[in-house]
Amino acid sequence: MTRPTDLPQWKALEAHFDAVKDLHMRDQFAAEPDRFEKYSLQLNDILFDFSKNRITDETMQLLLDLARVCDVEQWRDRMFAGETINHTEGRSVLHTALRNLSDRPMSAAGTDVMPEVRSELRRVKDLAEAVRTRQWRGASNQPITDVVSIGIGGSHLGPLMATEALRPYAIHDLKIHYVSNIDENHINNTLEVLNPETTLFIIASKSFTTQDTMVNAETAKAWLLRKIDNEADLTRHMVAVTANVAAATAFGIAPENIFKMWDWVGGRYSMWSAIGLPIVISIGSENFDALLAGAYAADEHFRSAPLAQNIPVIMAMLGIWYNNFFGAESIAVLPYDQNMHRFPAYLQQADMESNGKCVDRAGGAVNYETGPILFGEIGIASQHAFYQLLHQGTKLVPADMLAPVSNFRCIARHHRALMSNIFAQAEALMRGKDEVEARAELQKSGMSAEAIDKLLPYKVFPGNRPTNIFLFYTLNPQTLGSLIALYEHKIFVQGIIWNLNSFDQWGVELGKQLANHILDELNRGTPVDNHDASTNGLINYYLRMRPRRIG
Ligand code: G6Q
Repeated sequence: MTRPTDLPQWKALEAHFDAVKDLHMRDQFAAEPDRFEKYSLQLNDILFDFSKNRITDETMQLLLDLARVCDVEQWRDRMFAGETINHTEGRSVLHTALRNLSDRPMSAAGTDVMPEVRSELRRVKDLAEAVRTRQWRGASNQPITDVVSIGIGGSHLGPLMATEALRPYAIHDLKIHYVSNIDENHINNTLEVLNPETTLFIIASKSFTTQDTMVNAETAKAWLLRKIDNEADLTRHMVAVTANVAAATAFGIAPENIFKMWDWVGGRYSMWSAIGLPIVISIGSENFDALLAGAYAADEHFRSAPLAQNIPVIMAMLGIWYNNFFGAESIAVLPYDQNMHRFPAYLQQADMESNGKCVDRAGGAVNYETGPILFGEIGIASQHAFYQLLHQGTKLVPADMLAPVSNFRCIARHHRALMSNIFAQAEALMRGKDEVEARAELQKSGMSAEAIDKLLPYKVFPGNRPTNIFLFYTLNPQTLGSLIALYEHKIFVQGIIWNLNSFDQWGVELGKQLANHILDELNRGTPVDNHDASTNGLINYYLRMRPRRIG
């Protein structure tokens, strides 16, 4: 199989990079007044402006040639057709079936999954509505006031991100809490203010073997049993979402309280499944349907838009341009919306777990860069923190900035100031500030010529730092669904270009095995000598220092 770097289209991009790498976007904008119209696209209420990128028409042409020759469209169709494209785990990749609002069947291994998807969604909504309308009662016949979702990674980040993002749509008299960390502080801090009689736990684990989740679930069960005498009554306080029904049953979850997942949904792509139960409880069935509809709209766009107008394809190819030709090692995701504060963390897993790989689909080591380091935070807060490096650091950090044109409870004074920041930052990152501008600014402040000469180098900003801007009307469920799905498909396209399987995660599995092995040793409590000197030293130090009362 030809490596992407050996393709003539890749070589053409290398040659083109040498020709355009010194172009400054400031000059490009001056020469092309229609750059915004030319390099922006719209999907429903989402505007995607990619004009502040270090691209020319030829760059886009060459990047799309690369996408074409790497068979992006064919791979996309194979994914939607349910082919076993996750070849290392022998699985289809069908998270798109979870939001397939059409009548089209979608098959995994020859079986249409849609009937099961719909019936499971119905069950999820029924439970959610029963909790929301106070019909679901705890063991002492009280309604539920608090839902605690116990899960980690893909069984946690999506629901957490979405319930935070959609706070304005949340039901008021119900609180949703999340416990992911095996560190007892997490569950202790959460449970200390809750009442077992009015708490419902969701144990969310596809495998139902993940140590963190299982230990927290046991603690939750013990906490419930302090107040609830009869173990049979736990059915009123514990439900599970899993692909491992046998393990959930063995744990004591009643069969009618087990919601199914399938092996063709990867954890980090699973918030559309029953893993999204906390979201449905929080925002209700109709809003969850809108979230699915938003994702479906993005799926349809990805399936049908020509490559040159296909938002996830463009997002992906711009990422390839910086990652593989400019040598950029990271990307920043910067929402200008407080409720999106977990969006970067969510994307960090989606992207880095999918494309953080160094072996290609043929089992060979790659000789090119793959997935970037994705980081991010709320844009406004980051301006007062790490934007310094974005503006004047030695590294090129392409950034995505996202903002709503309006807010649910919009206060014009706040919102206008917020928007002025995103526009100003993106402009400054693009334009920079040259010596002439910096000098004029200092002269205006009345500084002496000598002082100006000393300070000037520090006041110059190189600019030419790329940003993509996503503006959407308001962060409603539909828009959030679309945004997430656009990113999912971007990640997919990049995986195809890099010839990776984006849907396995052996690195995560390794962590799970290692910890279990060392846990056995900690439980035994006798000194160890079977690791390297450092690991032996640390384990033995811990065993010596561990206070006896913890055990
Ligand atoms: C996601 C990963 C990983 C997984 C967690 C939790 O794609 O596989 O983050 O979701 O390790 O796994 P369980 O859901 O099996 O507990």
